[in-house]
Amino acid sequence: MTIVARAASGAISIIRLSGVRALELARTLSGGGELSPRHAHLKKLHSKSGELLDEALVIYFKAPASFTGEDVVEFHTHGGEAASSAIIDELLALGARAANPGEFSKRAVLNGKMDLAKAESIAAMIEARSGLAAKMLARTLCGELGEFCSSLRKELIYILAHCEACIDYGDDDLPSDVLEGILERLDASIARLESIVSISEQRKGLIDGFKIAIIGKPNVGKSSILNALLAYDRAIVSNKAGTTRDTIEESVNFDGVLVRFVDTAGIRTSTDEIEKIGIEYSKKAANDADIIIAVFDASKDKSKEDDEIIKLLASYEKTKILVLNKCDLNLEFPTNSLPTEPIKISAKDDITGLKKEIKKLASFEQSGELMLTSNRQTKLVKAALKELKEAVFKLNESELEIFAFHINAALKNIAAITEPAYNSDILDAMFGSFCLGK
Ligand SMILES: Nc1nc2c(ncn2[C@@H]2O[C@H](COP(=O)(O)OP(=O)(O)OP(=O)(O)O)[C@@H](O)[C@H]2O)c(=O)[nH]1
Ligand SMILES: [Mg+2]
Repeated sequence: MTIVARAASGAISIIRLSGVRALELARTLSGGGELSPRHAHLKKLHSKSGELLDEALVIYFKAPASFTGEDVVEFHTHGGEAASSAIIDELLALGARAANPGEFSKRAVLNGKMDLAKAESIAAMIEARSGLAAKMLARTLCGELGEFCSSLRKELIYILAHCEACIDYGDDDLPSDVLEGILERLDASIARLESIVSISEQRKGLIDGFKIAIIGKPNVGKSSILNALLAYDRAIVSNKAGTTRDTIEESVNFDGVLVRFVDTAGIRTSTDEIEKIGIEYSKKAANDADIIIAVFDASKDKSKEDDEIIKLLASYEKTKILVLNKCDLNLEFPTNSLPTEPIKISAKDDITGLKKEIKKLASFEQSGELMLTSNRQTKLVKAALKELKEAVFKLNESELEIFAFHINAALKNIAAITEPAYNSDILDAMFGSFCLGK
């Protein structure tokens, strides 16, 4: 079936047509002249009834040298949804079908034009909200993840082949260093996969934006810190404890990375109903955050409320930054009573130390390591890791057949990262989240 959708709309709209009838429909619409592949033809487009619809650049990509691997025609029309809608309507009347979201990419994957990981990067690229995220995705788009998966598969197949040989030889004839060699190679693969998973989880925020919650007891300067981080007065600041009642969220582009800061109501035992709700929101914000900034007041001795914050912090297994604020005043707070060394700042004068730490912890600097860009990929890598660890266990027990079974299972998981599972439900669910025309 030949499908059609608008792929872009602005000063110029791009309409994409893909399928066996693409060339025929395009020629009908553009008056029947020749359309040589990969040439831009300036054509007048007419409706069946002879009405002039638009003048457009028409480019024909002959199968299989096209985005989808099928015959594709692109119409670059004069902008505006209305104008391009008339052309799409005409193509529909001629027998094309409106494409579903992601259907072009799905066809590209099914026709072997790109692997699944690449298709996912395309979807994420559209959503990417920072320059650094786009750079990371471009690496997957260029096939880096696909290359890694295929080298890992080669490695696992090599290990399997050696294992089969060992099974055939039987225990007695085994060269003693063969199993050790396998183990060493397997350990290296496991270490690499673990590093990819941990870096991907740490840097997940690069794609969706990092969420950083600022928590602490009332009046320690949380809202002042938010304002200093945003470089404008977003939240109300006052010396009255309990000023912030509701969570305040604001996004900033922090050195090319999207960061969402959440200022929260000071946490304390309160009888005030509204404040109590606010405090619940504060705890929820901390729970939802990728990173927690816990603030303490340098100019005051440690209180019970600070102890509560320290206790609360210990219950979260996530990246935490301890901050001692108001360091422009006399130091009264016993810093050695905190679980880790705090960063000393003054929201009034200087928060450089905090900014530096945020950049460091969020791994803003590009590292050479690959990054997984979807939950689907992460799930598959984790499943493969589980199988590989199971395999090591079995190898140590010299259960070679079960070892081979786990290596095979790991291989299947790794393959599924880039190869479409021929299960249309999974594919539809995945590509359904794409936007039209992709
Ligand atoms: N000297 C000094 N005062 C500060 C600093 N940071 C904040 N303050 C003052 O501390 C008081 C409380 O600041 P806020 O930012 O409202 O504190 P908060 O933690 O948001 O308070 P709640 O919203 O009530 O939980 C205000 O009077 C600020 O001007 C600082 O670094 N130095
Ligand atoms: Mg506040």
